[in-house]
Amino acid sequence: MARRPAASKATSNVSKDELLKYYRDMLLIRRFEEKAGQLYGMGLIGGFCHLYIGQEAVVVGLEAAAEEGDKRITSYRDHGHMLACGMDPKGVMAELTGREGGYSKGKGGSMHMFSREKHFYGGHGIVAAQVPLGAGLAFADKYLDNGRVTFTYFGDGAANQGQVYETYNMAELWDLPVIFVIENNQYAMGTSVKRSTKSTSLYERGAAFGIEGEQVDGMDVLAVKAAGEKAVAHCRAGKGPYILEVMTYRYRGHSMSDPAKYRTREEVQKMRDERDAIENVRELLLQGNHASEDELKAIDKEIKEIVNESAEFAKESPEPAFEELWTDIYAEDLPQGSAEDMNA
Ligand SMILES: Cc1ncc(C[n+]2csc(CCOP(=O)(O)OP(=O)(O)O)c2C)c(N)n1
Ligand SMILES: [Mg+2]
Repeated sequence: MARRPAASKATSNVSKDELLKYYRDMLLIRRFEEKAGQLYGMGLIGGFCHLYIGQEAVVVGLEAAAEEGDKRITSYRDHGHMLACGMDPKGVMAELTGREGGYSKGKGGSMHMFSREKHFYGGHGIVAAQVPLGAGLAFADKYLDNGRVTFTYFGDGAANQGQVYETYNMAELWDLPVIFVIENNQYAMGTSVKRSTKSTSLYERGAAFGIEGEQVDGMDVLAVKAAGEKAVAHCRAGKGPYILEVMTYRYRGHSMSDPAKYRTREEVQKMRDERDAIENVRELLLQGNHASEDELKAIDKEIKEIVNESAEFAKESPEPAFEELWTDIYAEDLPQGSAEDMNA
């Protein structure tokens, strides 16, 4: 197997504990998503379900650069983001299965989950709709002068939406503390980047608005973390937005129903064999004598148990009561503008 050497440009000052954390966090997302795929196949999850398998290093690397109180908002491919920011796997899985114990009481499903506690603002099904919302979150932080940063994630396909550029303009004009994270997994449903634009270096588009940015290897969690730290420092210093185009790859279909005619099996297999982010960290751990095969096996087992427990919880949680149809439609406790309310 022609695996690329695991060496990352950013390995020199990384501790064993950090590497183990990234390994664990990425593995949790992968195993959780595999389980979600199984439950979907069994008919326990219905509707849309977009898996994040292959892209784990993006959120895990960026969460490593975030601090308490920072915000995140993303598209429908959102399970990984929720797990990486510390939301409970049980609540996420129960939402996927449409059960009362889910984050939206079983009424939102895969694409519509939120956590005020973890500052996770969804889960958005309309391509690019979260981009202006992310700038809005950052506007509130700037107004409150609280030093917080918002990670606004969107895809390569979304990067062709007009509202992204209206948002870039305002975000730079007002120096908003927002990091635009383009998760470039090379496809928008079945359309490759090359078929949808001639301007394929997506981060460079920020230059038209005066926004700095860079491209990052999204299969290298340490490189993502390093770029994330730079972007966060830029925003916290009051220098306005920053664009990170993170080059990644999804191994599964766009959603659970995908005929997969737009790429070859060999292309997917090559990425899995040569670039997989979890395997890369696994090799760093083994090569650096930070962990033994047995220790890594024990972590694998522990993660499987967490995921199995989340699936059991989801299956046992009841479906929402009929009366729940009429609740949670209008917000009742809107913050009235005091800094204390807004930061809650
Ligand atoms: C405004 C809008 N147009 C079309 C769709 C249908 N749609 C859902 S996902 C998607 C592709 C988006 O691809 P990308 O932004 O690259 O994100 P990825 O799925 O790769 O994470 C499309 C066209 C939609 N949900 N919203
Ligand atoms: Mg894409």
